[in-house]
Amino acid sequence: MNQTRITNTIGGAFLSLLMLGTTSCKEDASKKEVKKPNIIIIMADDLGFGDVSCNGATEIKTPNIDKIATGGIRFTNGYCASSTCTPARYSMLTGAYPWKNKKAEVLAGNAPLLIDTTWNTLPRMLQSQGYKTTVIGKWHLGLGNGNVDWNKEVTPGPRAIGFDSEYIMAATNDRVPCVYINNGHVDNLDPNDPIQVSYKKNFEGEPTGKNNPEMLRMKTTQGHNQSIINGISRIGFMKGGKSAIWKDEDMADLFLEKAKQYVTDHKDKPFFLYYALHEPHVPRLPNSRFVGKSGMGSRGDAILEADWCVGEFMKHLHKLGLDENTIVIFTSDNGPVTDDGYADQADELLGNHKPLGPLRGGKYSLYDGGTRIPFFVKWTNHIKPGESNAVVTQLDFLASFASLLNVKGIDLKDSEDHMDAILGKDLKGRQELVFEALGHKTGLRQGDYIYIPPYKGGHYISWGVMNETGNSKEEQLYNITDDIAQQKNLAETNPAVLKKMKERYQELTKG
Ligand code: NG6
Ligand code: CA
Repeated sequence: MNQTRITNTIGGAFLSLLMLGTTSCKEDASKKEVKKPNIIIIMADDLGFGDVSCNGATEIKTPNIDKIATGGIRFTNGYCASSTCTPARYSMLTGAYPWKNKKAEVLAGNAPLLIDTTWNTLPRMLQSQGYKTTVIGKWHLGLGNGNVDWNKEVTPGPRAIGFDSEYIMAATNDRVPCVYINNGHVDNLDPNDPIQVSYKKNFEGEPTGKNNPEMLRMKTTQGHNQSIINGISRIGFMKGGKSAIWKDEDMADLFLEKAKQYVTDHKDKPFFLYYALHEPHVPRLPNSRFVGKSGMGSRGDAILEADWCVGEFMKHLHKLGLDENTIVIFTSDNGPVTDDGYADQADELLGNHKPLGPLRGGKYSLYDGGTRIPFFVKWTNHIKPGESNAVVTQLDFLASFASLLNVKGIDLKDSEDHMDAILGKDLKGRQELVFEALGHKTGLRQGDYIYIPPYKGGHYISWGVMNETGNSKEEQLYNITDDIAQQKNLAETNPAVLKKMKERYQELTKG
């Protein structure tokens, strides 16, 4: 496989220039004379390794996402920290392993803010270096203190952990409240029609998917049978706030507009934009422009919509002349899933498409397809385009960007500096990664090997998702380089490696 190195002349000179200007996290940012690169993370929701054509998909074309990969580095061993959303995003923003925090699991829409507001997060570290920081799109890291009044300021939230601004959905597109939050306030809320949210009981007289299935335009297959919003029943109950309720089909266009506007407004400053796409998470309701276009039903159409958004966004960056001074990362929060609770024919219409590519598992799983995801990094004229097998993870963004900006003396938690790998200079990357799956189950990747300890529980996700959990009564050991599909358990035939991996796993996860 073709592997890359940073263009030494341009990239090296640029970096040394950067380092001249920065010494400590607390230093006054206004004194800097060097130009710091803008940083953009575009994160899809539940997009699998094999869902993009540059990673081998043949049944679906994602030319715009591919362009980030072909214009930069296509990582084949790119990881998120967990195979579900909240813990993965938590790790990306904090640099902390999610399994060390028992509260880091898929959150309800009214859950309190998960991230400690005193921590030196990725956005806070960048803020300290003079960056303007924002999050647009899916949040799902909790808001408020556990007792949010959605009619008042919703706080603490992103602005308490290092973002200057936010335009977000609170949790997921299948969870209430189905409204956007604009810097702590429900957008377009009519004070005469207050909004109420509960995850315990319904509000009197309000229809639910369970009691009023005749009102639904999409049936459910698992859960999702509570409040009906836009003809779709969701998780959780809400009432009121009619003028603020989102239209699923317009969500992608809205987030795109907000992201473009943010870049326009901040083009002359260093900025960090975390652009969190909602596709292809359920319910999959892409705009009518994309309906039927993939031939694969709404999951495929949602991927085409996400790809289009990426294309429009990248065109906008280009138009503003920001290509060379912007690092763009495209990735996903966890592996793929087809039927995740709505009867949207994601399985029936899949045809020959393989969301996992060659991997095993998927969303929720301990197998590699849970956490090994699309991971592409583009920095025009600073990164030489190519491919890399280095192990890179979202967990390492904090330490890596701190290193790029020469920020010292901050608590990096579990985050390691792998900027050289991200820039293509180091072809190995992280040596050890304790990955997580649903229920805080963990395993260890170390070099070519993956160790999964024995776990109780079923082969498939208990509520009907047809993804393998990775649970087994036996210990599992795979050589992931030789056996990417994790078909050959080496635990019995390779006791020496098993022992070493197990001991190291226990050491890393104890206490
Ligand atoms: C599950 C939901 C699933 C999805 C997931 C979170 C049911 C039956 N399933 O509980 O649809 O919302 O949570 O997805 O309710 S994530 O990408 O945000 O982690
Ligand atoms: Ca997700």
